[in-house]
Amino acid sequence: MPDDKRDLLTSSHWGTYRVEVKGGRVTALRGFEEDADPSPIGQGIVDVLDGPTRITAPMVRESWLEGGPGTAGDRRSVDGFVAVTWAEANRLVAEELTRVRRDHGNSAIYAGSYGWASAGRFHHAQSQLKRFLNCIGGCTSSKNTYSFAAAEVLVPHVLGTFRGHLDTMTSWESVASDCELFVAFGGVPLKNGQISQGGTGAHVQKAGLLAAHEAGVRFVNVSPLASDVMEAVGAEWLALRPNTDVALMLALAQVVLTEGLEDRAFLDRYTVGFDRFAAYLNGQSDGVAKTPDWAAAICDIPADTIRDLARRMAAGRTMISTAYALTRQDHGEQPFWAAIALAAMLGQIGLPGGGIGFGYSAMNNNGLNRTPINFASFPQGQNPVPDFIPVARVTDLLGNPGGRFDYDGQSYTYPDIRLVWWAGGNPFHHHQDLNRMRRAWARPETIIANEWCWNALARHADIVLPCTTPLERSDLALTPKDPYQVVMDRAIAPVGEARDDHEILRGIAAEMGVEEAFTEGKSAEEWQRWIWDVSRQQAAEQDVTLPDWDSFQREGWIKVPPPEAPTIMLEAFRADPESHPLATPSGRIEIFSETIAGFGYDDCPGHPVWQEPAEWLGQAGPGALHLISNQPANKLHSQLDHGSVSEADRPKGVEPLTMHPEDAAARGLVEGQIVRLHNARGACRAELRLSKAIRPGVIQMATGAWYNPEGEMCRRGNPNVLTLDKGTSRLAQGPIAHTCLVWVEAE
Ligand SMILES: Nc1nc2c(c(=O)[nH]1)N[C@H]1C(S)=C(S)[C@@H](COP(=O)(O)OP(=O)(O)OC[C@H]3O[C@@H](n4cnc5c(=O)[nH]c(N)nc54)[C@H](O)[C@@H]3O)O[C@H]1N2
Ligand SMILES: Nc1nc2c(c(=O)[nH]1)N[C@H]1C(S)=C(S)[C@@H](COP(=O)(O)OP(=O)(O)OC[C@H]3O[C@@H](n4cnc5c(=O)[nH]c(N)nc54)[C@H](O)[C@@H]3O)O[C@H]1N2
Ligand SMILES: [Mo]
Repeated sequence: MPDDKRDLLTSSHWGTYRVEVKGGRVTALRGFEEDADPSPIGQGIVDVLDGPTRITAPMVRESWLEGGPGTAGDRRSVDGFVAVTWAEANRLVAEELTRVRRDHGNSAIYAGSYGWASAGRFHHAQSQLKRFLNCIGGCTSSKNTYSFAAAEVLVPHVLGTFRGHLDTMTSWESVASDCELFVAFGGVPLKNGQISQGGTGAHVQKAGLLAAHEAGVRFVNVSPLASDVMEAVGAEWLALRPNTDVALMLALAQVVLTEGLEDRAFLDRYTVGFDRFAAYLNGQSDGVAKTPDWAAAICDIPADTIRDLARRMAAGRTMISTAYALTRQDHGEQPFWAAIALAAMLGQIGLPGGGIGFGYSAMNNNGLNRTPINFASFPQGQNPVPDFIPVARVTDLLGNPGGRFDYDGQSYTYPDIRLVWWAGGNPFHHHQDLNRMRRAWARPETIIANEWCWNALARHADIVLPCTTPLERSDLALTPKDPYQVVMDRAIAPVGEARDDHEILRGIAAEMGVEEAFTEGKSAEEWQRWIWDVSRQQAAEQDVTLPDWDSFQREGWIKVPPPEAPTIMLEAFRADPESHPLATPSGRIEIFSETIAGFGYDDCPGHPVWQEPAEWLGQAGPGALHLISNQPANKLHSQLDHGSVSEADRPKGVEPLTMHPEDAAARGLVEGQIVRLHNARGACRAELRLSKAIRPGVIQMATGAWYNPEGEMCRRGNPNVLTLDKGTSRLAQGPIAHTCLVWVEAE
């Protein structure tokens, strides 16, 4: 327990807070004193922690309880639940796991459990679930993320690693001191910089952006939304058609090439395959020169503006930033590849303040100068089941057993899933085309969810195991992505009968005779001490001294000092490419990849190309609008959607939608009206807000509203009833939420 003299602390993906407790209830979360720009998101938990949406006992769906596995099916959104004891719940889960493993094998269990869960190194829901399942023979798993799957698969072919470079992005200090022109595809959205996975100490994105502005860096916001760069920096706004960044990037590259502005010495020494790309740019390979006029017809930015921007980018120190959002669109591999190729032509990769960055302010840690420590984590063990899916292929997996899919050069088969178990993620938030998913969701015989609140995941499960939130358990916020390491105090007792995920799984492990394998005889606190002690040893190897466990608990937090010099992505490679080759086949930047070309994918050939997205404004029926369902400013995904901070922005109980006044007038719609968005996949409601800061023809509605279906329609405004469930390409099979056309009318 914390020292009496110290105020309680907690940490979350959206920040660190001091916790006020009165009469056994949490009454407020106050921003951490080290954080000059605390996020309001945290406060949203206070009212719902023990409110009516809290799950307070283990619950089993009536039809499943009566009829057994396989009987709930399409009653999953209709039937009621029955409360059971933990002993009963443990027995039901253990028996069902035993049945499925015996009759169908472990690959019939899908527990990819994709999702963000909560901060905290030990009580990380997915790690807990994976370790438990690995103790009983494993499960079908998932690869990559919803965030940037296309980049995770593509960029390693081009730059050797994606995450490695993401973790060493050129820091804001370097941008402020050396950058002249900052071209931000998808902007520098401060709303997103509130978040960092695993825990945020102090928010730095706003200060970083403002310092760069004050140092004279000019910003260009390439985005359908003006708000993607804060007004104070006075960014130029290039309001392109959504999903056409590649055409714009190709034209910028074509101007650089035709005007002889490319850095030949850089291309020769650090890259391979530029000639193949050049032949595509000037039209030798396909008969179409990628000129500014060609691009202007696609992206709807004037050719002169493109030409002028290309010259300015080549004239001084330029940073190109690509929002993660650019990967979450059809052919989402291409924008990152095209941006890397363009940056290579400018020859500034590895120099201070220049080159490329993958999404400044997509997270608080992007561009945050820090010393990444190799902290220990809770060991997950080995999963003996080889079956996996690229994470966003979940509906195909559930609905299409035995079906084939391509992924990163190989072909695989979907196993036959009988049991789904989710802990720490919400597929009814993250997946696209939810009506399609719901139909496939009816197929597995049993669905188990560990959840703390009655969101759509819990409501669509058969066995609901109520878990604690971080405020009800002790943990450590420990992540290489943030310099602050924070003790997460147990502020209140678990609400109702809620248990920690670890404790839930320990109970089931005991029922199945694998408790010792799961816990190794350690208590939760002993595991946390173990994580801290191993982390201390590993930090010492990096010459960083961490305090002992008791001092850490007493103080509540520590800060690992940042490196003295600003971080510069690919600095070592630039300084000496022979001693620091990239982990690509050539050791260099692969502007053309023989490996990818060898896969023979029509939708992802050997160099960056423009390909029309499945849906876009260049090929749209009358009245169609492009829907951007971007990340919500007032919460993280679906988390705390039911809390006070999120609800305050939704006075009519329906998610707001931003539309240009011209588009509203053309449809006879007015500010504040409840409208209906629809396409062939589904429909949802929204409250209309008008703004000239959005490109006409584009509408914006944040993702995150809890799915509340009425037939094929979501009453609360979850945009994923409208989005398209298709892979980015056969290479990465990433999700494409940002490729979506819809129609809007009065309700
Ligand atoms: N249309 C559209 N869709 C999108 C996106 C988009 O931009 N547009 N973005 C995509 C992206 S980038 C992502 S990363 C995904 C995010 O998708 P998810 O990560 O699945 O979304 P979250 O709402 O964060 O889900 C986390 C869940 O974990 C639960 N949880 C929290 N703490 C605990 C715990 O301690 N134990 C357990 N058992 N559960 C816990 C929460 O209640 C919540 O239900 O969404 C994707 N979907
Ligand atoms: N507050 C908050 N912050 C978050 C999250 C959250 O849920 N809430 N989620 C976190 C997670 S998991 C992730 S992965 C990151 C995601 O970070 P991003 O993927 O970058 O986030 P988005 O908000 O979807 O997109 C950023 C901006 O890109 C623009 N955009 C969309 N499509 C296009 C396009 O085709 N071209 C161009 N040029 N611009 C386009 C949109 O206007 C949008 O505002 O955010 C993280 N930060
Ligand atoms: Mo994400």
